[in-house]
Amino acid sequence: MEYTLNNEYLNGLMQKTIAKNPSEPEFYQAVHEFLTSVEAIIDQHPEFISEKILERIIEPERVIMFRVPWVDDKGEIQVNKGFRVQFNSAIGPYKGGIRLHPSVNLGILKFLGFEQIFKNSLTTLPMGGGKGGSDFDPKGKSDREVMAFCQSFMRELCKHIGPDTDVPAGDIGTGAREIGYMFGQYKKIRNEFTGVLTGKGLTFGGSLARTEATGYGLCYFTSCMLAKKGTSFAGKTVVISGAGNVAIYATEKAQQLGAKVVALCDSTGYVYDPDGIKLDIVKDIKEVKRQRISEYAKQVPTAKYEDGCHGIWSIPCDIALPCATQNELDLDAAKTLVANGCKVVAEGANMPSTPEAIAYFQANGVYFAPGKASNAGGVATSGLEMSQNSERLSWTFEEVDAKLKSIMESIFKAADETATKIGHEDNLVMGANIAGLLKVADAMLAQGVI
Ligand code: NDP
Ligand code: 2IT
Repeated sequence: MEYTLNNEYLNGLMQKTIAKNPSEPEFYQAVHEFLTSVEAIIDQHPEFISEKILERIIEPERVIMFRVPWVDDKGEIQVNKGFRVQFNSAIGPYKGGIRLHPSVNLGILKFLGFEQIFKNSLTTLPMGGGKGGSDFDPKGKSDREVMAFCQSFMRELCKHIGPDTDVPAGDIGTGAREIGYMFGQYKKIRNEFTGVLTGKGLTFGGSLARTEATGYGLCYFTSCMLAKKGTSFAGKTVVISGAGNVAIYATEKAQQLGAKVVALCDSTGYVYDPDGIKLDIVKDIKEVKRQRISEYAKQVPTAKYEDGCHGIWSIPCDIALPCATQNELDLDAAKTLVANGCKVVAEGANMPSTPEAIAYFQANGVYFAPGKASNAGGVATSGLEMSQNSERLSWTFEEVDAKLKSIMESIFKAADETATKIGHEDNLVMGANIAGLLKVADAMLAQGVI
């Protein structure tokens, strides 16, 4: 991929970013998409250039990298890498998830932390951008091993986070179990019971509806897109990739809104159930037993299992919701989806569509939403968890869900109206990037050169 831009200043900035941050292709991809959007407004904002707003926004405020040693069940010492990228605190404490996956490296966490700045800005809540993680793989580990890892990870991380400094949460490989172990260790070391992590268990400060929030929020956002085109989820066929937290609750809400979800996948393969996915079976396989999605086809006679996750995009659908991982939906997949009549794609994962796939969607009449807008419901509800922790109250499921829905509608409105204002109607990539940026840039300008 060539990361060039037409604007000379922005192109220079892009090339400098590549030269100064070697071997971080996912970070270049996220920065390039962002700068391409900024091209539309840069002439109206000379202060962004004179005050070096873009140079500053591309450079993380702080990157923490550390050793995570732990002892496995055989008594052997294991060593993992730990990271926290504290990207931008202009509008609030750093906020973003912790990814535990063997593929994790600094470049991936920088792309995630960078996108989180604009996503968090869009939520309307006061949260800066950050992301962390480790190359630890929770798959196949016992609960005791996961606990040993999480405690060691937090032994170092606890020096750098706090309820008013940096508030981590879940992401790939980090769910309620991991957050519980990390919270326990933070509390033990700091002797403080505070809302330092979100996605906590309901008995110790977690918010109702946080588990459901990213998937539900994705469907609330997609409903706004569908409404703009005079339609809704009712009667639509939906393909959702992934079978984790985001995919499961996107399936639940899409089904509640009257759609038929016909496929899910994990990293080994996908299941196609033309009768509609039976979600209670998926939850038992994935949330309770932590098994592979192939189990589904063994239990449900109408379902077929195929090895490999890419094939999921060959299933005909009206709406596709990629909810697994970055760059899972490439140009070939985009062509197949369009040929099969898919009209709406909204990202539940972070950056799941390649730039070529997005360009193809936009050129072929597919209404496309980028993750930083459409998956912001998770972090928005984390923000609501922080508010509840601060006031030492807990809100009902209905209250949190209603706030989540209203936030997703605000995000859609901001991205949609911004796109129209800059003369790119329905380009939600540009709308989200620019609406997210303007608020952060305003705060940075007000706070001076820091
Ligand atoms: P989970 O760990 O719960 O689930 C991840 C799912 O994606 C699993 O089915 C997993 O399959 C699959 N997956 C992960 N990595 C790969 C890969 N390299 N190739 C193919 N499939 C893969 O994570 P979440 O559901 O929480 O996260 C999914 C996406 O949503 C991520 O991009 C995350 O950043 C994003 N997101 C999450 C939010 C949250 O609140 N949790 C909020 C906003 C965005 P397998 O089990 O085989 O690994
Ligand atoms: O990518 C994301 O927005 C998340 N993983 C959720 C972050 C959060 O702080 O809830």
